[in-house]
Amino acid sequence: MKTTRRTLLKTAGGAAIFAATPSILTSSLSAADSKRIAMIVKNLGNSYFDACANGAKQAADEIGGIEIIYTASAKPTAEDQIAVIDAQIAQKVDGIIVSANDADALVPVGKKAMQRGIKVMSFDSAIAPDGRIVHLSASSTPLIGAKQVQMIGKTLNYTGEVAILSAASTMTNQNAWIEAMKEEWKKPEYANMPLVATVYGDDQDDKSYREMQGLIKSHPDLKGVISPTTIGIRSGAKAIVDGGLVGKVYITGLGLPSEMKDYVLAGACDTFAIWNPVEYGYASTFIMNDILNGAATTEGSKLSMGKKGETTVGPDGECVMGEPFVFDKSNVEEFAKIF
Ligand code: RAM
Repeated sequence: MKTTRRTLLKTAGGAAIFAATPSILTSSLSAADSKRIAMIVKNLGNSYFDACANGAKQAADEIGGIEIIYTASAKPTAEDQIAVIDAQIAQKVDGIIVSANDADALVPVGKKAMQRGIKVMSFDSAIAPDGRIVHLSASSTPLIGAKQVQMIGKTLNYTGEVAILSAASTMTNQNAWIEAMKEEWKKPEYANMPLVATVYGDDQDDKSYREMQGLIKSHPDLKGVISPTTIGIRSGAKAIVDGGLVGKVYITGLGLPSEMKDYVLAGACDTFAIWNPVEYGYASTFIMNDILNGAATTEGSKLSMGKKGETTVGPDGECVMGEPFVFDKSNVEEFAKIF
């Protein structure tokens, strides 16, 4: 799953706009007849989601007649996110694309939006099927989970205690990836690499940092940490560097090259993975556009992801975008310039 810079640039297409990360983005068309799509993410201040929003803006420009409203609450909680969704329902937007802080808690507000004629889909972190039309996963859940266990296995030569530093305990995507990790962990090659703890940093830097310090303190033989969140992995890597633990404890997981570069070069992280978040927001917006135009969303239907091709709707409205990329010290600096 390694990629070359050329491949990623070809498919990324969002390098030029990536630099801009405003919290609210609208296309140049703001006429009353343009369609308004609210992209509501877990919380504000996360560069991963800023990159997704830039991709959404790129898709809106390409399609034309679409306005993107990029918004979220300050904290990644279901309660705060429901209030943000309610506000967009009141604004009578045409479509809502959500990364859910809680799969089930968001079902009633998703249903409410749909009863009012608003099309609802999730991306990144799913709303349960009753509360949305489709969900776009970045990649196959088993693949994302297995990859992270494989990466730390290789780094540790399959020996030593490993813990998981996740986001919030309610978040659909991290919980699904952790389940997939546990499946991979059953394989014999991990017999000497036990999972000793799972902790939650709530996608907040300070809490993630403290949880990482807590893991190190309560597990003196800890050798590795998997953090399936861009906030967790960067905070955990910082705790390794700050604690003088480079070479003793390694972190892997899902990170942004721009945020992980220094930690990879410092030796706190050997490899990590992620998909292109710019492309993810781009593909999600194309799918929403198809839905707004009346495309079928039953199992087996095809939905456009723009230049990224098509995705096929699976059971429960699940769609998949592509494959994650792996980064290490050989390519992290190149990609840090992009996302
Ligand atoms: C964080 C968020 C997001 C997740 C990435 C990998 O930015 O938790 O939902 O997909 O990490």
